[in-house]
Amino acid sequence: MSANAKDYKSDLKPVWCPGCGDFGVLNSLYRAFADLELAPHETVVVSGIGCSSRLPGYVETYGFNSLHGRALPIATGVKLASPQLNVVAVGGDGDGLAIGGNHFLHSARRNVDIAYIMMDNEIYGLTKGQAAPTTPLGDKTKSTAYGNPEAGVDPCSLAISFGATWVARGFSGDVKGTTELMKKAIQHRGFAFLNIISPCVTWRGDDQHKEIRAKAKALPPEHDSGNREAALRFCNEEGVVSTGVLYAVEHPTLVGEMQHIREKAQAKYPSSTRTDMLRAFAL
Ligand SMILES: Cc1ncc(C[n+]2csc(CCOP(=O)(O)OP(=O)(O)O)c2C)c(N)n1
Ligand code: SF4
Ligand SMILES: [Mg+2]
Repeated sequence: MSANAKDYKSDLKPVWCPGCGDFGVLNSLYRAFADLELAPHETVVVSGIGCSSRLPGYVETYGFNSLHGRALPIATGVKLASPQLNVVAVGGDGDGLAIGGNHFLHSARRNVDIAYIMMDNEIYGLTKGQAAPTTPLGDKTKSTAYGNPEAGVDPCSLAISFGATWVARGFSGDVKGTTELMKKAIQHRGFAFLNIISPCVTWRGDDQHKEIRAKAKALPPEHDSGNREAALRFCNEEGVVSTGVLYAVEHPTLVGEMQHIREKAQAKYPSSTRTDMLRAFAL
């Protein structure tokens, strides 16, 4: 099968504000799917709620625009029920780090075989500009008129600490670079987390784009992505937004482990009914 980026475009026209970083993320996703020649009927894009979470509607694959903060448990269910599918979870920084933070932790530590793309604009875009967990300390927003009293978190450091086996950072203004990162994330066996800085021109201003472009810097080629300490250092550099694969290791995945359990249970109860299988899991 030979695929073209436009094959993955749905009939829905994005309603994002002109200049929103999420356009770049969507274009990268079309290209990544095309380059990997993913069959649309074997691909599912799952999101929560937010501007960024509208994305599945714009992609001609299966999609699920679910509940705020719930992209990851739903994506996990889809993958466990149908391991042959390519499952990509997407959403915002608020969706994944505030209301959905708990699911981020457990999806990473379980090493679920999915790619999770976070469109990080350091704000709640859809609900009109409140501070999010990634909003930097001191920044003025609609909910922090005197400056944000809370320190922002770095999603990549969290992902590594939670046990994600593949972690990268991209910038929506670099469609080519982000496409390559998406392809690697989808091909990784286990939980792959890709944080894409994706400016919100409406609530963070035009300057956010310029600022990130000025700070974005590709990781040095000699960076050893198997080195956890080095990865964490690059996550937290002052004044620099390092892009590229920060961390990549191989560990047993949830789908693989569940398959072993299923095989053991089937060996124990060869002519198993559903009840037998449930008993086998409990023994
Ligand atoms: C349970 C629940 N709580 C709150 C909301 C309101 N809400 C919708 S989107 C959103 C935040 C969106 O921010 P983010 O996930 O960063 O996405 P963005 O719009 O910035 O892309 C909130 C608080 C909701 N829809 N459901
Ligand atoms: S409000 Fe911000 S995040 Fe939402 S579509 Fe507009 S620019 Fe994008
Ligand atoms: Mg956001």
